Amino acid sequence: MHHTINLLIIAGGIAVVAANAQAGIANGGFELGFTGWAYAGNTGSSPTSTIIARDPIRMGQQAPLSGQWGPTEGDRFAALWSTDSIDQRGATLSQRFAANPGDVLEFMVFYDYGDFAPSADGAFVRLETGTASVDLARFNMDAGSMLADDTNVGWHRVSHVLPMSSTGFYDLTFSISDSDGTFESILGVDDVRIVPAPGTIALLGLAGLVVRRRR
Ligand SMILES: [Ca+2]
Ligand SMILES: [Ca+2]
Ligand SMILES: [Ca+2]
Repeated sequence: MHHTINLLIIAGGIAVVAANAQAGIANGGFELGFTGWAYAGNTGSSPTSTIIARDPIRMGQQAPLSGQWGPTEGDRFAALWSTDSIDQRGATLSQRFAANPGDVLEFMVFYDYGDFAPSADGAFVRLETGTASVDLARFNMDAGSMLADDTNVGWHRVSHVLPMSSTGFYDLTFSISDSDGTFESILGVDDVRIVPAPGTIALLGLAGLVVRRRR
């Protein structure tokens, strides 16, 4: 009798996984440009395979160039510019996706601060769940995230275990804004993905064991 009850519960777990089988991030590597994403502002010149790092030109001196940025996955990545030398002061990139609580959101990000104090161009990565909002990365947004002039924070992976969402969906937003409308900074993004929770994989394996035991 106990075995029957266990199997029913596990079967329910499988149904949840199956319902979300086609969920997750669409075009998270930006190989299809911005297909699947909502975007605004200075994203017109991106994604591109390489972008020259931005460093400020100061009175009487020029900071050394820091080379180029390239993708971490595939041939393209998303680049959000704070001005791109045109008359807009920021850019946003966002996507709503479905996933299971406990799944892990992962992405690669860099921040190329191309200005200097007190013009602190700011950027952040934000996850919203209907009732709550958490920033997964912050650059020049407050005292705790303030960068030195011209700083380049290189590509690094961010991982975040998804909490419950009151809407059943998650809203992920990448955003950059310019402090004074000149000397652009760049927020780079690549390889955005959802990794199924380890518990989900274990559950599938357990279900297989139970089926075998019943035979
Ligand atoms: Ca890519
Ligand atoms: Ca820089
Ligand atoms: Ca600026």
